[in-house]
Amino acid sequence: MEEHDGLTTMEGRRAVILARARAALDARRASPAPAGADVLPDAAAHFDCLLQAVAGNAPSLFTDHLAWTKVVLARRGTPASALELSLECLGEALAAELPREVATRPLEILTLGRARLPQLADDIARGIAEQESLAPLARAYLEDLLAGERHRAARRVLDAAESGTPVKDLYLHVFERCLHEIGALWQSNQISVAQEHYCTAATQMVMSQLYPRIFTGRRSGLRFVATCVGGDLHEIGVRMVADLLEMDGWDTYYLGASTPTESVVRTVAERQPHVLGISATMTAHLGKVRELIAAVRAADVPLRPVVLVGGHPFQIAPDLWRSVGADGTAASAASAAAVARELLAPEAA
Ligand code: B12
Repeated sequence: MEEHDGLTTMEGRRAVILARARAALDARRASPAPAGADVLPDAAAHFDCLLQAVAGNAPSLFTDHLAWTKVVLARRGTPASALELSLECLGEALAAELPREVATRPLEILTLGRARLPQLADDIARGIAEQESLAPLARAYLEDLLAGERHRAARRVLDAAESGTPVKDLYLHVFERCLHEIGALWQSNQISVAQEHYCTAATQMVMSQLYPRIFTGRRSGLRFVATCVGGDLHEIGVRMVADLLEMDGWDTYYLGASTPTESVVRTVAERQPHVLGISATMTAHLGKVRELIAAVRAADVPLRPVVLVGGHPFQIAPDLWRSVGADGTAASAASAAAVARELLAPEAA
């Protein structure tokens, strides 16, 4: 059977596989699921990441999901044995509901992940180390935000910009670093969703205040459209990419979070970007990345854009960009402009 057909079958059987896995789990669980467990990663999350690990031939995507899940559960009092049981039930449901030749690869990746489970940590490292660039400013900024002092946090960053700290460094070493730290604090159950929302909104506000320093300088004539795929709400990473390209002289058109495929295709036809930047933070959204790239490639547009992808899954599986049909990736906004220019004119870069 063709690999593509296998994936379609796996995706099409999602509902029955999950129903079977959940029923098996309910029957075997020693005690009922605790209150609030319905927001924690479950069979659906495991299935969606497994599907993408199969589609991208990237088992590391599934192991990464398990590493993250183990911490989330452990820090909320759920033992690793519950995760192990949930994976066992999912494996049985996959074996029962899929034709054998389709089940083989997901079961291999699932087995690999289960074997790694005991070695995966219960917690993640936190804290901004002294030797990191701009560590004192990043720590103070984070402390201000966690204390609910967004004006003080903003003042610190604007003062630093005033004293000559480049916007690029503020983006990468203060905002990005602090947002990753905020994610780690949420993951390990040390801050609430509300605190995370506050810190994120405040950071977007401070970024906007830096815009007079971004929209200046000579233009290169190069155009860049930046978007998150449908369903993905993490918009700051690709906004940073767009802003740093803007500072590099590009004319950027930033669409923000969760943009539907057909809307991005229309934008590409209208704005004729040299490069289209697509962001996905959640592994489960990689199917949308494939769908969007295929739609852009198939569209009748006057200028075919180079497609650059980025976000967490592309860092975990460095070759994944090929399998989604992109032209390249950059691990960070720091390198995105150079990679984009190189893809446009390899000899000139
Ligand atoms: C803020 C935030 C949110 C906000 C986003 C709001 C917004 N307006 O953007 C909200 C509350 C909506 C949110 C929701 C969720 N989130 Co969230 N979120 C975060 C957080 C704390 C910060 C994200 C961010 O802005 N990072 C800063 C940017 C600058 O970094 P970056 O995204 O890595 O981007 C850089 C590179 O990846 C790269 N890059 C990114 N895109 C692109 C594109 C191109 C073309 C290129 C070249 C490069 C590139 O360049 C960027 C700049 O250098 C992260 C923590 C983290 N580690 O990032 C969690 C995090 C991403 N979220 C997480 C989760 C689990 C969720 C939810 C599932 C929670 C839930 N139960 O509802 C939902 C899913 C929502 C969805 N459907 O997308 C997890 C993901 C875990 C995982 N590995 O699967 C994280 C890692 C938190 C954690 N540690 O547990 N989240």
